[in-house]
Amino acid sequence: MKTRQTLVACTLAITSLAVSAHQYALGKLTIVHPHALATVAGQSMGGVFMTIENAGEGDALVQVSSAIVPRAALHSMAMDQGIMRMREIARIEIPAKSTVELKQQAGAHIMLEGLKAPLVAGQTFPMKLKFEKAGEIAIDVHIEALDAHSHAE
Ligand SMILES: [Cu+2]
Repeated sequence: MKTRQTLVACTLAITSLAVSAHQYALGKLTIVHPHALATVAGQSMGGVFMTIENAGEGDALVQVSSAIVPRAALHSMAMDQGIMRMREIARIEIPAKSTVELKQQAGAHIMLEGLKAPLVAGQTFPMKLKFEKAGEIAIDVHIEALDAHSHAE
């Protein structure tokens, strides 16, 4: 019985560690909690979001790719005559000593184009990010349920 309790405690500790450790360091950049929203069958586009903390000089996210789609792009979102529109952009600026949020509904995000299968909540997929100065990094993106962030909005 005692052994069993110890095992449960260890499992919990490992789980919480994995969640809090879902971030990546690349030079002075820290990529925090990269995640995508689950998609439904037939949906070919999916958004990827994250927070990028920059403790150093200015940089820029210039290229993104993932093995699960033929193409991934950088998008901005802005109001145009009362309608929120997405537009492809060449780069996302990461100013010196700043925190840039790629988030839903405003600002910039990464768009997966040509999804062959739905993104399923609870799963992960690999992505590569390329920064102009810091270089490339491979990350795992966590897929979250559609309503996971609705309370924060
Ligand atoms: Cu988009």
